[in-house]
Amino acid sequence: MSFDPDAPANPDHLYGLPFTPENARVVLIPVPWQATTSYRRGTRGGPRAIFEASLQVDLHDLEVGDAWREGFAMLPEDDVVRAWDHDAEGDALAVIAAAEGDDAGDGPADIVIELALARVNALSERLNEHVYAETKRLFDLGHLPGVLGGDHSVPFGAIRAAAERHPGLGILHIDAHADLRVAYEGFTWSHASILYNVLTRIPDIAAVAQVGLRDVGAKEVAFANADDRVSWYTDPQIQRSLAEGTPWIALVREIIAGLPDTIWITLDIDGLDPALCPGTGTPVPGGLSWGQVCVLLAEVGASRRIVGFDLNEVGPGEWDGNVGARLLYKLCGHAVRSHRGLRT
Ligand SMILES: [Mn+2]
Repeated sequence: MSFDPDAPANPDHLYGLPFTPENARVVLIPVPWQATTSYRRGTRGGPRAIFEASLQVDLHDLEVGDAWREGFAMLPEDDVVRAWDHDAEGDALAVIAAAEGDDAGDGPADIVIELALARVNALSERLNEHVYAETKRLFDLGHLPGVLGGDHSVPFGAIRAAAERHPGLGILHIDAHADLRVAYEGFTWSHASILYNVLTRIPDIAAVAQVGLRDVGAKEVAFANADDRVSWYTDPQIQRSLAEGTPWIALVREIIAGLPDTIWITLDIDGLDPALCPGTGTPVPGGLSWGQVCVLLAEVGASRRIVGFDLNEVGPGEWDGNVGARLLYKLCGHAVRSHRGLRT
């Protein structure tokens, strides 16, 4: 291969790498979907922002080395997904406005809203089937799949495909929110319900470790307490432990100890400090620093098998894309390295 990793990037390929989705080990599925976004919109532009920023990332990484040599590539954005997102958006905005307007009743307007809600839920189900089929196809071809949202409702189908292939799958979930709500604002497939849907609809999920939580509802606390597969490492708990002198690496090892060998990582970028994701959908003060999330991902990669991952809620801005591209590079690299000597 005549590829020079230190030369300026080829702007047609993710990170400027000499790979295509056919020959790359890690294949990313961009999903420009934000229909159920409840606060700030724009995460449908996340995959594009990440792709553009990826061209500025130096290939040799001080943690994952030259893992890129196994190949990272992104599929093109699917026009069908764009069309579904466009179709769902108007209906979703009407549902959200009605939910916030508090004018509940049985009048004709409520029937209009119910129909709009049904259309959004139906499009979400089509999206889930699409992401499931794409992820299954990549698994069948021997690739390691990664999903790029969009809002955090996006990876449901991918996690379903991963759990089918790897019964007893564990999930590392990094997020400011627990995402354990039942049908938030009426949307069955809300970004705020992704882990509820994973835990209640997908068989054979062995354990879920939720890290960085700092904005949760009382019903989510009750749900987590009642399901012994769910472990919480909230931001206040983490900050308290660090303040009392516990090293971050000790907390990281405690988080990982509760997870099985085979792992899916679902990462909402709002789990990080909002300085790292200013354009995300629902930013919350606090969260993991860049260094903390890097150590966590490195330790997971060193001690578990990462069979796939998703990265969601990256905003469309240049800095959001920059952080997202670098986080994605770590995810790809650690995922590849976690399989050294193994094939899924
Ligand atoms: Mn989330």
